[in-house]
Amino acid sequence: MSKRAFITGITGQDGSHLAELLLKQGYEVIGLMRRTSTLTFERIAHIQDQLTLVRGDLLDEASMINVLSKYRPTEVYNLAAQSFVQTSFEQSVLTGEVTALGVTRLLDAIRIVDPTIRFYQASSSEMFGKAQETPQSETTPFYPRSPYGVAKLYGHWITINYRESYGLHASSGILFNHEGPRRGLEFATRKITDAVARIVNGKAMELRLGNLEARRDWGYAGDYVEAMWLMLQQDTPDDYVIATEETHSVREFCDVAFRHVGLDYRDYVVQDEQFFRPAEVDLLVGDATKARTKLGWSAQTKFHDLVRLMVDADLARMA
Ligand code: NAP
Ligand code: F7E
Repeated sequence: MSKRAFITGITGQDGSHLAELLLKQGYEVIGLMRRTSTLTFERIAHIQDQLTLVRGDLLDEASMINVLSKYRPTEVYNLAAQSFVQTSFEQSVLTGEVTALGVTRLLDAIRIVDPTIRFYQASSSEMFGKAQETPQSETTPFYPRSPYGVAKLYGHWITINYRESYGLHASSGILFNHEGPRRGLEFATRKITDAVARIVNGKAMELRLGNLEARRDWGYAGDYVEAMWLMLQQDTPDDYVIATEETHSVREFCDVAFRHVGLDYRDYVVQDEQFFRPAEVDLLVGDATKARTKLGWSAQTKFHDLVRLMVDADLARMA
């Protein structure tokens, strides 16, 4: 029997990489798209003819019940979310509705339609927030620092709760930041590499950023979607930290990105209060030992290569 996967958030960064991976594995891929006034196909345009795209929304449980009933997937990957931390401070209730309660709606839809469906939840290192230990592993206590982090923590625990209460094959990937050329332009890494390309091309003179001292464990999205898939191939559902195990500051990211094109970031980067957050996550770095030993997964793309590949992609895009 051919494997059939349903991906929420297929138009997002991770959704597009995961769809590519599953198509290569021979899956039939169904993707959930919400109704928007303009199409958001940019990241999946190159594979669109191989996908089945269906309308629905994490805010609307009936739409998910209908899609699951019609297509009967064997695996569901819940990647949809209001995923931008800064916006979660401005739209905290919406973030809770989508990023937290959206998970329960989808889990309930699975229970109603077919409890044998395997489920992946996109949990986040933002749940560690004000990190209680370093590095962070599956056993590190959570301390979220934004409405987004709080919403993700709810999604994480409801996934565990439904696994324990109803025996669902539900796994949660606690993924640290992962980036790439398809990253949204508002996130720090892509904002930097896009600005580098614009400056090189004479389209910008400066780059305005917030906190340059924040440290993150940045990996490549293409590597991370493999871990999602591996989690659903295990006999037993579980939770895994997915990370490179390296940490670097936003300042270091700027330094490497500008140096890659022969420039000094200090000549272009301006700090701007509007990009600081009401509460910051200062330092994240993951311990991915469990993923390495149980899934056989490890990050292939490390920090310097990631920065360079993102700068090169933005330069090529603007050429
Ligand atoms: P992304 O690029 O922001 O994509 C988010 C996706 O969710 C988009 O397809 C978006 O659709 C969709 N979406 C938003 N609200 C929705 C709703 N109400 N109903 C249905 N779909 C909705 O995010 P990403 O970077 O790919 O991340 C994927 C998932 O992993 C997210 O849950 C994110 O929170 C989580 N995560 C990401 C990282 C990371 O570093 N990238 C790390 C840990 C966890 P539109 O195209 O219509 O906006
Ligand atoms: O910020 C600092 C900012 O928005 C990274 C999401 O995918 O990863 C992502 O969340 C750091 C923060 O990502 C600017 O204060 C400085 O400390 O790129 P970001 P994030 O908040 O880490 C996690 C794992 C997720 O789950 C999320 O969905 O960079 N920073 N100056 C800035 N950040 C932005 N966006 N813009 C600036 O100008």
